[in-house]
Formats: sequence, C-alpha cells, structure tokens
Amino acid sequence: MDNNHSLFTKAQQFIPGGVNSPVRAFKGVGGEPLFIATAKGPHMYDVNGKAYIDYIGSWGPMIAGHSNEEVLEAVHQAVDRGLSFGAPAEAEVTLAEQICQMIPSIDMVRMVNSGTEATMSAIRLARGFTGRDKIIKFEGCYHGHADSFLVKAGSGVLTLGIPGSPGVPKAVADLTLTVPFNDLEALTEVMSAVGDEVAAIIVEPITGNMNMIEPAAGYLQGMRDLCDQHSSVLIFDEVMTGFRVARGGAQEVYDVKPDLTTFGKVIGGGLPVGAFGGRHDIMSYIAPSGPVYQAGTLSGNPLAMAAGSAMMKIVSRDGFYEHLSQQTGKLVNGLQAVADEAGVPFSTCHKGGMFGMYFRDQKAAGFADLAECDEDHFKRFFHAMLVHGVYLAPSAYEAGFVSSKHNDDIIEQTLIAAKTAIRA
Ligand code: KE4
Repeated sequence: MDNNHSLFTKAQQFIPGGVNSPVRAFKGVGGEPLFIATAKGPHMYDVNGKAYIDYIGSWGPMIAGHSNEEVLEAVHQAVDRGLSFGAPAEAEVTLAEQICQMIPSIDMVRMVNSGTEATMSAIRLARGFTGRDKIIKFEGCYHGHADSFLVKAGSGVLTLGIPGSPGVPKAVADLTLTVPFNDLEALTEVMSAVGDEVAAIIVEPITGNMNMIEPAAGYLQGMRDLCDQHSSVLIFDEVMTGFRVARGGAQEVYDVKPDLTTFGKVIGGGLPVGAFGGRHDIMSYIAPSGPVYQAGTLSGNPLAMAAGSAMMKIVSRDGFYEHLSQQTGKLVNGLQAVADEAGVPFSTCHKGGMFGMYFRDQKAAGFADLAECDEDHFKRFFHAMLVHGVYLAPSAYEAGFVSSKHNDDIIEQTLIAAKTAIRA
C-alpha cells in the first residue's frame, strides 16, 4: 500500500495542488511530492517509512538538525505555560535581545510570523521613513509573496517558470524596479536616473532562490554607497542567510552594514517566526512608537519565541559555524569529485551551512548563467538521489542546507549515493 500516493490524491481534493506551498509540489522535478511522517537529526522519514538524508532542512530552519532536543525541551516547557497570550511576554524580549546582540546593525527588532511578513513590513517602513514609493529588487531574488516582490522573482515563481503573478496590480508592480544581480553598473545607472525616488533597495546578499549565487567582490559595498548617495534604505533580506551562512549572517561575511535586515527560518527554530530590524531612527517609525502601521495576532508567540531562543543559544556556541562550514565543504567537495570522475560538467559554492550546485562547468555569477545549467540532468540526479535515500531541494533554482547533525558518516553515505546518481 503506497500511503504517499493515496495521501497526495486526497490532499489534492482539499488543498490547491495538494500542498501548502508550491515549491513542495515537485513541479520543478516531476513526480509526486513526498509526505513526511517524522524527522530526527539529519533524517526525514516518509509515510511509507523510508528514511532520507535531508538537505532541505525545512528550507533553512533545521540548522541544528530535526527534533533538536534542546529546542523540543524549550517548546515543551513553553506549552505548559500557555499557547498564546495576545499580550507581551518575557520570551519576546529574550529573543529580541539575542538578535540585537548577535547582529551589530540591529538596534531594534520586530517579530512577525513569516519571512514574507518581515520583508513586506520592511518595505512599508522604508517607504514611510523616506516618503518615497519606488523599490529596487534583483532578477531571480525572492523575498516572499507580497505583491511588490512578485516581479521577476526566484524560488517557486522561477521553478514554475512564471514571470510574476496574476493578481498583482500593475500600479503596484510598476513601483518595483528589477535589476540584474551582480551588475553594479546597471544598478548605478538606475539609481542615477531615479535614485532620489527610491525608498529602498532590497537584496538577498547571497542569493538562495535562484540557486546559491555569491555577490561579486565590492558589489554589496557598491550598493551601500549608492543608498548613501541617494538616502535610500538598504535592506538585506537575510531570511535565508541569517544565522545560516555565519553567526552574523551575510552582512558579517562581507562586512557591509544594511539599514534594515529581515529574518526568518533559523530564528524560529522550525516554528513560524519572521523578524525585521535595524537602525533605531528607522525602527522608531513603526507603530506604536511611530506612524508606520504593522501588526500581528500571533507575532511574538511564546512557543515560537521559546524555539527561536533555544536555537540562538545553540548557534551562539563556540565552533558551531566552523564545524558547520567544514561539513558543508566536505559535501560539496565530495560532490565535485564525483562529478569530475564521471566527466559531468558540475560546479558548487557554499558558505556556512548553505550550498549551491550547478550542472554547468562554472558556478553562476547571475541569473542569465542559470540558463546554461543542464536542468534535465539535475532532475535525473534529484530522483536518483531520492531512490538512494537522499532528499535534495526539488528544484534546480533552490539552495541546499546542511545541519550540525550531518556528520562524516552522513556525508559519506550521500557521496556514495551521488556516485551512482550522477550517471542517471
Ligand atoms: P516565508 O514567507 O516563506 O517564511 O519567507 C519568504 C522568504 C523571504 N526571503 C527569502 C530570502 C526567502 O528565501 C524566503 C522563503 N524561501 C523559500 C525557499 N526558497 C521558502 C520555501 C517555500 O516557499 O515553501
């Protein structure tokens, strides 16, 4: 009895596409999505009981492995105190203080319930603070599904091959200018033309939604300088890279200080949390201290705060990111060796616990390079790895994630599977 197929058939009766988020639907790779029953450490187990080494990690949150004992204990203790108060609680202050202490550019932070809420609120705040309407994003970057961002976006929009989305009013889309990523000349040109009308530039400082692409040397600093010249707000969308690529996120790696940063994923430890924070003078514009409205019934939920705070304690420990980077390096270097041995054009990149892999002989520097990737080979590789019990992101346009529980034995098992799968 294939529980998965019957579940997916039933799911499609009640849920559009049978999933609650499009990228889970396997549209980018074909076949039926796996329904997961349980997860522990580096593993997930599907409803048929099959084990997988997991490189999605819930798209980032599971940096300390699934069902991490410390996170579970914190949530169990919080459950016994009540699920939600709709009133301030100490746990919110604890997590806010942790984030402000760990990220120097963050003077104050507001909790929300998803990355989308964080980026949507950050844009509204930048518009309210500057009195301007235009924003600039980058082709292939994904900042969640708020109207302003569904213009040449990445992730599921890219995976499904749709240019944007119906339902986004032209008047809204027209306020979003899209520029190629890693092209400072193009950005400078746009800013020279309309910079004084631009409320904010929002960027994934390392992209993770058009596969993983690192910023060119000086690119982020160039963006910082342009924002300073035109008094535009620089927003680093670190929903994916925050506490993932380094303790201080991508802004620590490249030593560039944004005005606002958005977070999600890791800071919730697996529970629904997003956050935005940054300069005191800008954050003070957020209600109730300022005029820019933003709210949420479950923002700062005590269970989510407990999970997030436990996770911040874990990632704050000495050596956490050094070990994580080491394991990710073993994985990608091993995959590269497997591809080289098989004579397959392949390249990788990685930072901390995040990695990208391309079926092309050079790593991508921008969106246009992705067209040269052999997407069909990726699809065959994906399914062959699945057969061998390795679960990669079901799209050539996503990044991969390693946890602190991916030990040498897990990496070795992955590489053994890859030796066969690379020839699929
Ligand atoms: P959420 O609203 O999905 O919590 O966060 C939106 C978001 C914002 N910014 C960045 C840089 C992001 O990567 C995301 C969400 N990432 C995708 C993975 N590519 C979430 C997976 C999904 O959509 O199901």
